Amino acid sequence: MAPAVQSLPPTLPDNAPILRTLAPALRSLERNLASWADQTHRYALTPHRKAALDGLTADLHRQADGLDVDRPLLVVMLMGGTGVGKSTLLNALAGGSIAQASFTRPTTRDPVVYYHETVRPDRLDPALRHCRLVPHERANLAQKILVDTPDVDSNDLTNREKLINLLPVADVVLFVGSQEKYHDQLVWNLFLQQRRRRAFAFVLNKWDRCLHAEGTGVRPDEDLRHDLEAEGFQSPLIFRTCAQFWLEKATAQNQGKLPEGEQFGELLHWLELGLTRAEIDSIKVRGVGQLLATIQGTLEEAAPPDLTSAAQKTQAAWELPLTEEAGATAEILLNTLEPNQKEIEHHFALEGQRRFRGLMAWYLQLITRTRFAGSSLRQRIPFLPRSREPDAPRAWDLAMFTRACSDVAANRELDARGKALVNRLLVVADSQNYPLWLLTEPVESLGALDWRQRYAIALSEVLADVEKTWTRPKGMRRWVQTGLIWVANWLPPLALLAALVNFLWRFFDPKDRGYDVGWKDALLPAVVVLAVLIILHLLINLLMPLRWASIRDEFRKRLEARLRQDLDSVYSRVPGDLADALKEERRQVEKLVAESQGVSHWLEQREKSTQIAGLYGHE
Ligand SMILES: Nc1nc2c(ncn2[C@@H]2O[C@H](COP(=O)(O)OP(=O)(O)OP(=O)(O)O)[C@@H](O)[C@H]2O)c(=O)[nH]1
Ligand SMILES: [Mg+2]
Repeated sequence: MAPAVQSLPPTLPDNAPILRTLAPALRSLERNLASWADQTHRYALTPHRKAALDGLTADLHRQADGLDVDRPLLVVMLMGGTGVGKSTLLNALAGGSIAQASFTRPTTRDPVVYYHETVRPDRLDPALRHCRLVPHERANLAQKILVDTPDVDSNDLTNREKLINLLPVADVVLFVGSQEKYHDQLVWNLFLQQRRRRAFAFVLNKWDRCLHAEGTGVRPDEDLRHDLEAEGFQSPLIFRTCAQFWLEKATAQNQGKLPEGEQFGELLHWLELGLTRAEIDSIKVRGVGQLLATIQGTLEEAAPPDLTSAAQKTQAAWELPLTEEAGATAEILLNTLEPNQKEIEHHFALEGQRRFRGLMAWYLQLITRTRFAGSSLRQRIPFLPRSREPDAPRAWDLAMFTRACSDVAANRELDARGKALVNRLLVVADSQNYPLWLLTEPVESLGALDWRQRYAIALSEVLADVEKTWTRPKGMRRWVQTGLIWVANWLPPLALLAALVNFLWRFFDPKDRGYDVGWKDALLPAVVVLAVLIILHLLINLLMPLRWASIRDEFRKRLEARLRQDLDSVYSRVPGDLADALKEERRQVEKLVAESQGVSHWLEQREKSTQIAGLYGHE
């Protein structure tokens, strides 16, 4: 991810006391992070990431609350395998038996919190409030809270769970090991998981037993130091202790001699006096820095990928299947239409006749009625619902007709084709490296659209379109048609008039009064008009053909183009639109990362150099 602009958050003044002024910035980040994580994303967060982000948001909240006080509390948490002596060590540090310690395994089930009496329990983190609280009066430990925890590694998994729930509260983890258990896999793995999240100091307890192991190879403390160095801890703080001895000494049960190199005193001194206010501030600041770094890393992992180029490639690769689909669908619809060509011709004929007037119109209507006797789009088409309405509007006819055709076609083939198309598009997208888990749902939902309705509309519109072209042509054909219509409208009445005038003339001719006008003469005008109408009809059929065969190709071409356009408008945009949505989501993530980096940067500039370097591992 591109590095975000590292600007100071506006809430962070330059020279304010560091910890308190940090709280509002952390709260703002917490709010933004929480609201982002709660949104639904196209690039959905995996449950694992969502849980991680929720945990980090809770950590931000905890840190903000913990820092928004005059004297922040430092939580030192003992962590280690069962039986290493954690509870004994806390007892020794407390100078009395406050935590249950025993040889039965595991012993500690309920964490013990050892804190100064001046700290009100409601100031403690909620996770600590429910533990066994043991107040003390030792001024040197006033700002520090020592927590004994259940083991990491016994068979009782609830113990481990309790520890994992408590760990986020820890500022410093006191990693306790014993001669046989300083490097158990389970405990060590947990340490490795946590080492970037908080400060660590190490205790090698039961030092009295470690010495007996001499001669078997490397000394355990040296071995541990070596392993820690390999994990980036350049000068780790390791204390060798005999907790049992000090506890017994405190309760006057043991006056014996300590083994050489024992460092319980140093540990106590470090806890009481080494961790000064400045050190505590630094650990807190560093803890916030580590939290922010974890947040940034998690956000970067959760950021959606850039799919712009995959979307372009997919869109281009979809052209072929979409074109083929349009062609095949047009053919299927046309085949469904074909048995009804008589109805279509009828429909076209009726439309064409609208432009004729008078005798010609009357004649054409008569012919059409005879030719398509009993036929109407509504009544003749087998799958069209019957209506009792005598004269339903034309648009109704056409819409119902095309819908019925499309239904029949869909029942037969198109539904199956629709599903196959979705699969084909997804396979093609996959070959262009478009992540299918993102694309499948939107493409499938488009495949489930009411395509029958769409095909019906397309058919109806293309029919209307073709009809318009044929009944209202452009260019040369238009002039021919207009001329023909004009002639057809005027010639029959003129012919009738002329025949009548001729008849009357002959009937009343003054020079030929005795002429006998027969019935044949009386029929002549009608015969003339009929002849004219027939000739004109032939001409109309010749110049304005309304046969299915003559419009089929045109119709097919237009239907295919129209379907292609339809498929295109529905499917082609999906990969690009999704890529755009992801880009927007990516921008939101980058904004959050930038906000977090802003706080980190501000912290780095103010981090004081104190004696805490040894508590942290490096990369
Ligand atoms: N020899 C020796 N034994 C010790 C020392 N410290 C503790 N022990 C013994 O080790 C056993 C376990 O001690 P605990 O303090 O209960 O150990 P823990 O780590 O709290 O164990 P869990 O609560 O089960 O996690 C006890 O029997 C202690 O007496 C030590 O320095 N030397
Ligand atoms: Mg214990």
